[in-house]
Amino acid sequence: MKLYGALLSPFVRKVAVVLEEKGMAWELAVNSPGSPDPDFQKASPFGKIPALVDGDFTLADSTAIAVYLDAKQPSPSLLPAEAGARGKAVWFDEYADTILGTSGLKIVFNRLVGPKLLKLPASEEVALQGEAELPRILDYLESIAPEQGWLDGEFSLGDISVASMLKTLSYVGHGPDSARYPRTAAWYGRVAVRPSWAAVAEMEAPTAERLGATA
Ligand SMILES: N[C@@H](CCC(=O)N[C@@H](CS)C(=O)NCC(=O)O)C(=O)O
Repeated sequence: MKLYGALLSPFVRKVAVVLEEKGMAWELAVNSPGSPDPDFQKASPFGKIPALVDGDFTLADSTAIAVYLDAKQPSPSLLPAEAGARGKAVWFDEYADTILGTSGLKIVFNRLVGPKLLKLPASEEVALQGEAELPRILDYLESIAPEQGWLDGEFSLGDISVASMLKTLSYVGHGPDSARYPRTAAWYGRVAVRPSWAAVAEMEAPTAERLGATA
């Protein structure tokens, strides 16, 4: 299986960790958004990363890919069977991608990806706006982070998605702060010691170092 993208992206890392959790064979095709590579364009009609190629099958969008992989290889399941737990897993995935991500990526794009990686103009005003939005969003996570175990009972896609977004935010100084958000930081620590997470972190480390980004 080929995963197009770059592991600094929270969405690409999410899929990489899912693949590792499931023990599936995969390779990373390092690729930026909008790449002219025709195979990538076919897999990602709007040029976003990640995209997956599995034989003749192609799919874009991290959540769509995670759902596909969970159906293709049901064990270990990352989408719980019980109705409430499954709903919560999707909620946390959505929270990560469109609530935490919408605000947090304003900082990431304007202080890291834009200026350092893509050499694009950046807006400090937008980064500051993202920073102003984060406390309310992170306060929510702290209010529901469990003292033990996982966000929705069993380890799920929700844990992977939220932790992945936090890891990308840690590159711009907004990772889990154990002084202000102790429950979040402890939960994140439990995700980070999983072999799947550690394997992907090791693959990602050289790029992060090259950019001077530390998690
Ligand atoms: N909902 C998509 C979001 C993917 C996404 O926005 N990826 C970013 C990189 S982190 C991207 O490709 N941005 C380029 C663009 O929006 O054109 C997913 O979950 O995969």
